[in-house]
Amino acid sequence: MKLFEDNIYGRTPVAAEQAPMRVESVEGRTPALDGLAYREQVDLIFGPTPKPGSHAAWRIRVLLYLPARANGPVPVVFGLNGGGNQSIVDDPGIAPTNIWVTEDDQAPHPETPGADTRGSQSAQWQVKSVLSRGYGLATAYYQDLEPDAKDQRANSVRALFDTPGTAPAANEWGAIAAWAWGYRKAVSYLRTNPGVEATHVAVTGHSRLGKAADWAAATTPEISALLSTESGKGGQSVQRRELGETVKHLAQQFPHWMCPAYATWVGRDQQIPADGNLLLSLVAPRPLYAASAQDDRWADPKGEFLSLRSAASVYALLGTSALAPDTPMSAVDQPIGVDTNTAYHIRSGKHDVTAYDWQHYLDFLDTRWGVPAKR
Ligand code: GTR
Repeated sequence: MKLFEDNIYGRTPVAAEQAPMRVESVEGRTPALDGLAYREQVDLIFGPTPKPGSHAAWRIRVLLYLPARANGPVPVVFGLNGGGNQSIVDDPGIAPTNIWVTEDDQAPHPETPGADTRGSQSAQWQVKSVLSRGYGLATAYYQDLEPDAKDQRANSVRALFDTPGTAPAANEWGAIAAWAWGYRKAVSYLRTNPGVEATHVAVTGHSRLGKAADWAAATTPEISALLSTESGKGGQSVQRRELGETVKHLAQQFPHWMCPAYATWVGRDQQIPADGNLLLSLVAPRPLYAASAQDDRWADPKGEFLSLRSAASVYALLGTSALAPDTPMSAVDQPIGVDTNTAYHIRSGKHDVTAYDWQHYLDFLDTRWGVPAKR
C-alpha cells in the first residue's frame, strides 16, 4: 500500500479521508424506466457551502437505480462514469447538471450536456439488464471530482484539502487517487441507503476509471467486490512486461493522474516498485473479476491475466478459493475462475465495456453472493 502511495497514486490526505460529508437529496424514490426501477439522486457535499451558480467540484451527484420488484435491500454495483450521469441510460428523469468538458482544442469548462448525450453510453452500462437481474446500479460523473486535464488541480476536490503554504510532496495524491476517494465516499453513502445491501456493494470502472476503481478497492475494505474492466498499465496490467503503454506515456500524457514521484520511473518500467499484481492482491480476499479485450493491446491483456493469477496466490494464502498458480491464459470469450474469488476473461473486440462483460460480471456475483431474486 505504501509503495503505491509513495510511487504511483500518492497519499490521500487524512483531512480528505475524515472530511464530513453532507448528503442532500435531489430526488427521493421515484418510479423510473417503465416500472423496472426506482430512481434516487443525491448530492454528496464536502467543504463550505458552494456559491450559487458556481460549479462545485466538491458536490458529487450520485444516481442510484434499484430494481422495482425487490422486496428488500439488494446488492449494488457502483462505478464512476465518463460522460455525465445522463449518459448511462436514456431517462429524462436524470436531473440535468453541468458537467466538465475537456476537449483537446479548448480549455476545460463546465457545460450543460446536450439532449443527444442522454443514454449515449447505455451500451457500456447495461442499466436495464443489471436491474432485471435484481442488482442495483449507482454512478457519479468522474469530473465532478477533478476535471481530467493537466493543470486542473485548482478545480479538483484535492484543492479543498490543501494545507496553505505547503509545497506539493513527492507522494501528493493525483487525480486517480481523487477519483478513488470519490468511489470510497459514494460507497460509504450507498451503504447507508436502506435499499442497498451494505455488505454487497461492488465497484466497477473502465480504463482510467478502472485504475481508480482498482485503487479504491485496494484501499477501501467496505468495497465488497471489484469488477475491473481493462484498467491496463497503471492499473491491473503488469508494467514490468514492457508491452503496450509505458510509464513514460502515462507520466507525460496524463501528468495529473499519478503522484509527482511517478515521473522518476520514466524509462525504468522494469524497476517499478509496485505493479498490477500487487494492486490486485490488495483486494484479497474479496471477489475480484479482471476483464480484458483481445484488441486492447495498449493495456496488454496477457499482463492483466498474469496480475490476476499472481494475486490469486494471495487469495489462496488467505484461505479463499482462487485460480491455481499454473492456470494458463484463457481462450478468448471463455471466462475462467468464476467459481472462485478470482475470475478473468478476455473478450473478443476492442477497448470498451459491453453486454458480454456485464453478463459475466453478474454471473460471477451470482455465484459469490447468491442470485438476488432467490435470496
Ligand atoms: C488512454 C490511456 C490508458 C487508458 C485510456 C482510457 O489514453 O493511455 O491508460 O486509461 O486512455 O482511459 O480510455
